Amino acid sequence: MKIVDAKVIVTCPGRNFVTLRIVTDAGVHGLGDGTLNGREKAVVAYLEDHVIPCLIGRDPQRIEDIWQYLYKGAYWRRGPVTMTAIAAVDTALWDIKAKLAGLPLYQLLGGKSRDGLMAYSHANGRDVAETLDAVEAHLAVGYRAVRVQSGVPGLDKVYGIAPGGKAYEPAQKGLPQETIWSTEKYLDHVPRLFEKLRARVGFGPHLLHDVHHRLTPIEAARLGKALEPCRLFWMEDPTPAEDQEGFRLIRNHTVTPIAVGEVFNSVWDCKHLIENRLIDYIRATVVHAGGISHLRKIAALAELHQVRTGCHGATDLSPVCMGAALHFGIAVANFGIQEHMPHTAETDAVFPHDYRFENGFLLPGETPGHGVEIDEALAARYPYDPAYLPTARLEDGTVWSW
Ligand code: EZ4
Ligand code: CO
Repeated sequence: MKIVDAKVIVTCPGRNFVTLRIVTDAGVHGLGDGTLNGREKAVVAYLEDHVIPCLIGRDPQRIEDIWQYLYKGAYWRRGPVTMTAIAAVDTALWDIKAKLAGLPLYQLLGGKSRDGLMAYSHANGRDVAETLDAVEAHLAVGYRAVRVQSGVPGLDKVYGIAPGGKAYEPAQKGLPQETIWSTEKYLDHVPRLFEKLRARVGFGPHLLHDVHHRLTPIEAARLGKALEPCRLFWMEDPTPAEDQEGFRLIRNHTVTPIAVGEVFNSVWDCKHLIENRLIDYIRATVVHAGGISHLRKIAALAELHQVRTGCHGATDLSPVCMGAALHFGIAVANFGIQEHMPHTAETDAVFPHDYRFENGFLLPGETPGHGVEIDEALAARYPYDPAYLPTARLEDGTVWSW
């Protein structure tokens, strides 16, 4: 069997997505997500100029061999662009293998380890009152776990909050926006928010929070300690993870569980944190961490250390990634939770899929493959529209982590 064609499809049904379609001479094709938010065109060029010419003529059934060839054969290893491109190929090849077998992908990964994937949604509000209402609305539609972000008094634009109560979307059209950050204002606000939240909703629902890389280790330790009475499911990205030993300091001070890794792209990013038991959940997902093949290795290392998965699932991960992540998550032994930020109706129409949300759980479908397709004619009606994540500065003008 041979790969006879491969094509990159870029579409913007509300936000930009990059999709790789691999076609075989067996009449079967596969899809992989290659979206890297704000750096989409770098992955497109990597795939079109450097990867696709090497794929034509190869046997699509040799998934691991092609993965190793693309990783080791480039000489320049790792990095978000490379690993996203490899992930697109790998996901498409798993889709093809499952279609050839006539099985939903999870069957090839060992079958179901659970009945469904507990999902967490995003509840946001410009102030405490609006945030409390948003959390209740999410619980009312069945979520058992909710990530809570709120506007901070004195700060104009805050991560996770949409202006005017609209659905939150991290990337904005045009060049990157600048936002102002104050650690002091944030640290004053968040513990009070969660106290009020627990008083309103009790301790039944799981509550999560994303610090989004803003704190130093000692500040994160203080936040984790302050939040202990509110028993969070996790505190995400408390400090930039390049400083991996910084997590030991946080760990020494608090039992608030820690989730890290949505920006990680290989097992080497995860190794120290996992082996030293500095985190509880690993957030790497299919599209940015080398596809199904590599994510399985990350999860296997995590399993040895009782670290569970918490795959990234924001809107910049296309339905193709979500479909693949759900097949992975239902099969893997150490699944923890799955992020769920529903796509727009336009995106769902461009990417017909058979996964679904029911009673707080996400469920992959039974269609052979990962169960997500692309309507190319519809996709062509939404051309690429540059959009970027914002940037952050402290109140004195110093560049900070967004
Ligand atoms: O900012 O996906 O936990 N979710 C997040 C996301 C990220 C975006 C970056 O592209 O942190 O909202
Ligand atoms: Co995050």
